[in-house]
Amino acid sequence: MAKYDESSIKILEGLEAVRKRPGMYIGSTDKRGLHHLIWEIVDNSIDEIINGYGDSIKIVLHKDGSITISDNGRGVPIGMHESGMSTPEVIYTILHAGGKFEEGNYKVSGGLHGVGASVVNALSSKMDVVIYRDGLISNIRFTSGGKVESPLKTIGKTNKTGTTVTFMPDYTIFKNCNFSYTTICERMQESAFLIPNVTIEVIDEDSNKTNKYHYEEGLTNFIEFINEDKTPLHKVVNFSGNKNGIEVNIAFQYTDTYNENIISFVNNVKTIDGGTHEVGFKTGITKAFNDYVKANNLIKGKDSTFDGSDVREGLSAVINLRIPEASLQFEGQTKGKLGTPEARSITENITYEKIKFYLEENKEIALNIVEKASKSKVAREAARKAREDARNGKGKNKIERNLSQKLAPASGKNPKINELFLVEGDSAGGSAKSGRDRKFQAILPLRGKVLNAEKTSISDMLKNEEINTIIHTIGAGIGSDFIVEDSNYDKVIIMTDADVDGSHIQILLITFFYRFMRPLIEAGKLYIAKPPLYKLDYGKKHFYAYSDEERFKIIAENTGKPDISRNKGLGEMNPDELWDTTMNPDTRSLIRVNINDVALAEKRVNILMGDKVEPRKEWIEENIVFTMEDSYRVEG
Ligand code: 1YM
Repeated sequence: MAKYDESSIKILEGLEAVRKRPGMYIGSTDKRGLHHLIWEIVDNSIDEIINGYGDSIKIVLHKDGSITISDNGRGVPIGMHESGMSTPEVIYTILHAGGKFEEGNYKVSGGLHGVGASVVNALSSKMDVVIYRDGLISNIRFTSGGKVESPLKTIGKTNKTGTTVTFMPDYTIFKNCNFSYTTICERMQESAFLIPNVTIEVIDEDSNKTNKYHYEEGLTNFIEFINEDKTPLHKVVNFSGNKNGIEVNIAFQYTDTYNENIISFVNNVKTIDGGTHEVGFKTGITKAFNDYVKANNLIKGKDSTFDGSDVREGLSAVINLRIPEASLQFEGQTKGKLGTPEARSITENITYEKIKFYLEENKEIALNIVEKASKSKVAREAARKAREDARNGKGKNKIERNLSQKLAPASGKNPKINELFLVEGDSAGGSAKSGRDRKFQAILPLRGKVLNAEKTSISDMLKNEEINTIIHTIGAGIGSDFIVEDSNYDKVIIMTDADVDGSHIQILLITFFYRFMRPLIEAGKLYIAKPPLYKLDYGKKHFYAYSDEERFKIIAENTGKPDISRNKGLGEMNPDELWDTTMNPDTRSLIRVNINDVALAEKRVNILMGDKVEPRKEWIEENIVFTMEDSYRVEG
């Protein structure tokens, strides 16, 4: 008995450690961390299903902020554990108590995942587990971060099997967060693509929304979804193969766009930073095309080989590997990169063989793609030449004459601190020029609408004056030649009015940077300026509010009745005001543009900027909240 007490103290200490430093276990205690709790529980269901037990998962968001996740697998084992506790008690209270996964089984354990259900329990104010197994319904309940409220007991009989977990996140830890139906749906849809024939249902009891995902053709359906708003050049190609217990499944399709979109997974966990499997795929596909071109004598001249980037223009691909736990290796700070060395050669060989065969069998499609790659090669070489010319001073005069008319450069030349403001229109440009700190802030006013990069090829983009000016001002190239280290600026800041037109220009510029200077975004150097929405005057004292919430707060904190003016356009602000509110690094607030999720960012940019009107309308209605001030906020 004494021993049991001792170990139960240890358990509580373990769970207490999680509550003290949640970030160490789930990354953060913001929205992302909150959702991590769901993925942790759902991953147990997914493991069960990919190992062959069960075929459905259901997630219910309750009105009170709790959530229920259930599956129809075998049910968590209910026997006694050697420690004297029931197996469910062990699973939900002991850190890292994974299953006894048999050798050869695949386990979802990439990246930050796999910290275990006990971590979810530690960070929940309530947890309720119902198990359907061995003809019995069993229940165990926890409270206050993992204390047993009611030990495992039989509560009924059943002929079904499965596990149902309900938990209430501890909202004293996850402050000001709530579950996002959209985020959960997006993630579950992705899982449904990766596990053909599984059914995943998501229900939001508050809004009465529900979604059900079920795909019979896995990655083929995934690519169809990704390319839904684009024009494909052929039917989706889906191939697989395996070696040494590593299973490779890949689907791809070319479209008439100019960008590449490759997403990869290992054991159903996304590898955000790629890794050996992606490298293998890229090498394999490049080799297959180059060999095909050579064998059929399609390109003449001495440099007749394609670069990888030529072959990937317009390519969407999804790569999914299943690797036995013993060979799994992840790298990088976020563990989002596959390190397993043999995954590279295995993926490369399978890709090469399958694509080579496909090209030989589908001559017309092959020639189409080769032609597209050739155009990319020509454009790439032209862009490189233009870049070299710019470096060597050729054509520099014209561009510089142009630039000198527009750009107000910073007087200092330090690229580590300099900032470039892209400003909508000449009048705002004027205020910004007078208001700035010229030592390190440069102003580039843009006239008229920016070209839509989603609908324009790189060579046409290069012909546009506005775009050219941006490229030359930043000075780090474009497309595959873009070198972020060469940027003349540490921050590129988009500064537009807080209205619909301003939002449109923002989206066009973000699209441009996303397509042609993505490393700038990845390096965290692209920002959106946040001009204030209101000015509140209390006699001599005045305040600026950047949101309605802030406006109310200021009113609550001050006495008297303020004179409130709704903000004018940037051009109507006086230079001092613009400096104080929007440009001064000590007082301004900037929004950093980040790519959380490349696949979704792709799809969003596509929906927002592509040809088809209907999906755009739908998406805007569902996801962009036009607030009172007409500024927009992208959810999720
Ligand atoms: C809603 C969450 O956790 N399902 C689930 C979990 C397990 C099993 C089945 C399972 C696994 C195994 C054998 C095994 C887990 N079992 C364990 C442990 N859904 C959910 N469904 N029998 C049942 O892996 O061998 C951990 S998770 F540790 F008991 F094996």
